[in-house]
Amino acid sequence: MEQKNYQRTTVTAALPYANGGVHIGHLAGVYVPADIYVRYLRLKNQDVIFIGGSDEHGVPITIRARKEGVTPQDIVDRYHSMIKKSFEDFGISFDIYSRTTSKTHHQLASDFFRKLYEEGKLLEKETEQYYDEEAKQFLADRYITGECPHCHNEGAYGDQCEKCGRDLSPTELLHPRSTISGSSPVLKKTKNWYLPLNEYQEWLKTWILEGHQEWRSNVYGQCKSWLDLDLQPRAMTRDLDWGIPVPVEGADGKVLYVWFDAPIGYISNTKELLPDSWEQWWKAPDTRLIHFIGKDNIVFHCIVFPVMLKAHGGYILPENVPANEFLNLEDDKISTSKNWAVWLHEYLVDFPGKQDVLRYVLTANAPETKDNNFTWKDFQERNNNELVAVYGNFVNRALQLTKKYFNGIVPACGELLEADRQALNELKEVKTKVESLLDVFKFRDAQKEAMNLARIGNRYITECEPWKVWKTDPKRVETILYISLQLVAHLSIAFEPFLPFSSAKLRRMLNLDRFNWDELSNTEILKPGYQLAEPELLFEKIEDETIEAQRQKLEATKRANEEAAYRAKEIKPVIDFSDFEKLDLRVGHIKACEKVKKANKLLKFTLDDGSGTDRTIVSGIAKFYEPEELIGKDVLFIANLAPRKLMGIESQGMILSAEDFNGDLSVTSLLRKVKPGSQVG
Ligand code: B3M
Ligand code: ZN
Repeated sequence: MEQKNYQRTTVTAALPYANGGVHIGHLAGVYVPADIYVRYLRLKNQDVIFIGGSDEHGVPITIRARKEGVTPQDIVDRYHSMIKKSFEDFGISFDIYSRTTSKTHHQLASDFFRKLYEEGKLLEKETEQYYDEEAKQFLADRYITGECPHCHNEGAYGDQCEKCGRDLSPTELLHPRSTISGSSPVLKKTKNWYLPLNEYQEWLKTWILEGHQEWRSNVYGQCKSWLDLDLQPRAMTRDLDWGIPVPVEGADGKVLYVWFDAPIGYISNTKELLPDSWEQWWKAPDTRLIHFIGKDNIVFHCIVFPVMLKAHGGYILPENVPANEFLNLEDDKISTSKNWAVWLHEYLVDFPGKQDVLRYVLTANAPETKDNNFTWKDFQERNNNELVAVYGNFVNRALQLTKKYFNGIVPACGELLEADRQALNELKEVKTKVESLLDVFKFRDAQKEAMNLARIGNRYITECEPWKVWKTDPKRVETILYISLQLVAHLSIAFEPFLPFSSAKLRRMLNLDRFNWDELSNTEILKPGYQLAEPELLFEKIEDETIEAQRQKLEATKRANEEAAYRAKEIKPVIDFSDFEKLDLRVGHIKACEKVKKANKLLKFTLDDGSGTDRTIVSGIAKFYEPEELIGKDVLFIANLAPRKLMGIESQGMILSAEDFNGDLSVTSLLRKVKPGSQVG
């Protein structure tokens, strides 16, 4: 698919914020696909560098530090090492994994900004921002809370209300408060520098909408919806004390906006890796630049960063930005704050040595075109039914039979029958099939093709039945195993980008070391007479108990979250006694109780309410009580609630019950016996 004659490829993967660990969503969205791609290019002997690192600036890091009572530097030191280790453990083969607090980065980002500033490419604008007079500092949006003007949630943030989900600006909040000192902030004038995105709008339209129609439709679509509206200048500096100081006179107390410095981190990390030749990887027109990111980062990589590069001049632009959508976990959005995630470091404790299983499942379910879902059941099934039963099983059969019949020596190929020719043809095709998909970033389908070759192998060996043929025609078995072994050798190459640990293991069993992608077109990778090493199992079955344990772990998280949300429920606004007096609460004696037909939630009560006439109340507690348990009990009810119809029955009031944090309902009762109709107050 390469239109231009590229000589080398710079691949970047989004720099994760160093304020938390890495979870399966990160891996599936960005790092596994980027790693597959890079490994593939390396196998093709192409010139490629793979650049990663931690994003160590930004407000969330300062908030976390403040909460824990440590410095932002402590936070990023802790998480940078943790993230770096997780990537290494999972075989994400960065050529460098550095950090945006490095000296090289501070220098380069500063220089970049200064050049734009000196060439008049930035707008200087004065605006009014909230200022905390006690803490003597301007407040980032996230440092301001107040009442949401829309839903009146009292804990809305300056950039967003988490209750109603609306985006806000700090000045929209009612009764704003500083989360630093608790005081009411005042508006104060401040100067910042803006990137005039609007001046580049036409250029962006031509470059993306006309020039890059081949980009994934989710990426192209997001760019188009941005470019269909009028772009606005965006502030590239912030009044904050954590970040890269703005290298301009009179800018004390200001730092570069984190989204200004972070993408420059790709360049700085390349410079740290290749101090003498880094420019070639960022400036030579025959270098291809590819950014792997998640969908929430599209605007920064397709609009803001390209405008920065263009304004600066001298840099190449991304050739493609294969962004993924999101991965959910067991049908719920992955959330760090709710701990709704599978963390890589925890996975490795529970599944030691099984990095490839997770890589495989995440690619098989990669959210390439739409959000996708990870479930432990699917994880188990893909392991047991695909990795073990197809790939592992085929490899094991081929190697064990070769060991049994030929002492692990590759046999010679005899006369070919139809089945053999078919298998060899399929083997010849796998290279172009996988290539054509990887070249256009279709990782799921590419992995499927690799697995398909293992399926073909399995079918071939099952059909040929070498264990039966051995008794009558051992020569024929030589040919069958010769072909099977070539398939195994091909699998070790075709799967390398996806399952690098298993490929390495398989190569050891085959007694092969270095290999490359082009070998896939060679139908005789293993020559007759070649001695193989001892076969081992490539994958192992995952039992139900193991999966159940993971489910329990998530269940426990869910319960803990529900309980926390319940505890955090705020007391409703204060009411007057006269409001309370409007309620007529009374004691009722349950004379009869039955299930309501065709309504599995409802119970119908007949109450003695002291008036001499029975009262009917319908209540949604059938899930929690059998009718018999309640008959004869005294309960509290609201006697003056307007009647309403439920399933055709008029309900005259409401029986009071308490809701536990998990949603369970418990009917209220009295400590002593009182007469029906007694008033409560
Ligand atoms: N740190 C956001 C994120 O982790 C941001 C990416 C920077 S890439 C230059 O989603
Ligand atoms: Zn709201």
